[in-house]
Amino acid sequence: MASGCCSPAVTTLTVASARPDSPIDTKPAPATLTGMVKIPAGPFSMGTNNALAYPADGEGPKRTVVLEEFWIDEAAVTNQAFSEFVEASGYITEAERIGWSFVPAFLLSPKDEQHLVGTSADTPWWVGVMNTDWRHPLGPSSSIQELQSHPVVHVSWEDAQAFAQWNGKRLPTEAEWEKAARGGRENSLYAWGDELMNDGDHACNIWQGDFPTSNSAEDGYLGTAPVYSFQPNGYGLYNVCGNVWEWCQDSWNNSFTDESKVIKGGSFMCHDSYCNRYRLSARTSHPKNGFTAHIGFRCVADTPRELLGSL
Ligand SMILES: [Ca+2]
Ligand SMILES: [Ca+2]
Repeated sequence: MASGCCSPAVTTLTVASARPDSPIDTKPAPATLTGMVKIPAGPFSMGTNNALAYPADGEGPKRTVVLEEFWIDEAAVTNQAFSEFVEASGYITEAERIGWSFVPAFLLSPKDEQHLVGTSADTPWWVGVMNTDWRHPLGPSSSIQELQSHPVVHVSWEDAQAFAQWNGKRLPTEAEWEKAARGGRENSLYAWGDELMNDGDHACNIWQGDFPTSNSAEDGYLGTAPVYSFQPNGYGLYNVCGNVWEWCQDSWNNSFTDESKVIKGGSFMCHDSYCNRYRLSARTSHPKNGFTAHIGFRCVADTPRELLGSL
């Protein structure tokens, strides 16, 4: 993993699985373009030469990338959408099979402290908690009952792949994600411009206050926000910056054998003082079988002979 990120180091804790493997034989469902927007074919300027970039992450140099037309979800996949997938397919996520996941320590209910597995050595603001998964995102006593419109979390890259495949879609490449996230703003730091505040208003869900000791939640959210919060970008995408990191198709090292995948966009755990990765060009990696409380995803579809009937 890239150094200095706000994600937990998932390799520092291991708990043997006591559960059977999930059935992963997904079946195709009719795809739909509802909730998706079309990104036009053509070149765009990817990456940055800005001094705020992290050189070790490979954000630069700024370069021209040419893409075909594609469609992308306006917003990250919600708990409601993931519930429908699970109900129809019987899919069991990797976190459910392994039996624990990471929760931001400041969001853990005191009643769940008895279920602690341990703390991430490099990022102690994350704690491992038994029976934490997408249905119980903040520990076993939590639920998604009030979070139906929030992004699904504690999903691995493989889980995201399964959801996408089931829906006749796929994960975006990093280039597709960044082109869509820019919304036509090829030289901007953020989806709305170069200033973190947008005309004096918070424009995304990150961390305000002192990281990692106090989160003032001036943007309105301590944890995740509903996926349609804040203003959309120029292409109509919501929360590309902040809220949850989003899985991309690409391997971190451009290798088919690389077990780490690119994630983009930053999350509610990002703070300027520690992880200024809620910028459009920012990138980091996460093990493809890893999952946490602040990584979700959105899907793309190629233009779509098979989808035209739904337009
Ligand atoms: Ca926040
Ligand atoms: Ca995001």
